[in-house]
Amino acid sequence: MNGQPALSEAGLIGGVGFRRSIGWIIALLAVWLLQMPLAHGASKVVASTVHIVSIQNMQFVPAVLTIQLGDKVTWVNNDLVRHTASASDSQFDSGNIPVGGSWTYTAKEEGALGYACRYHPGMQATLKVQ
Ligand SMILES: [Cu+2]
Repeated sequence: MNGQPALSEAGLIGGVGFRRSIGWIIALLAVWLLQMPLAHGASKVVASTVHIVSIQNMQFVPAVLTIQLGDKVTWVNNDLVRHTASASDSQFDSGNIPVGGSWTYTAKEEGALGYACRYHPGMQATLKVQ
């Protein structure tokens, strides 16, 4: 008795409701997808810090620098001769940093990494990435 109207009623409401739900889900997905790149880019800018290592008197100053993953390190050559900042495991290598020049590296892996100058092997320092 009640089965017939109930079925058609349920079918009608179910059909419209279903289409509305799908519409909302698509709309929400579109908003979410549009906001993703913006949010990602914004968080990247905020998280990145630039650290300076001064090269002076045949030394890296500071000799030990601790940074966060994604941070940048800029080596500035304040010395009288050219130098390099070359990681012992080849993870990074500045190449020549001329007098008055600089070179920037963005930390991509965690861990403590020793580096040295190719021209002056006695110039050694450590970059710790957390
Ligand atoms: Cu050097």
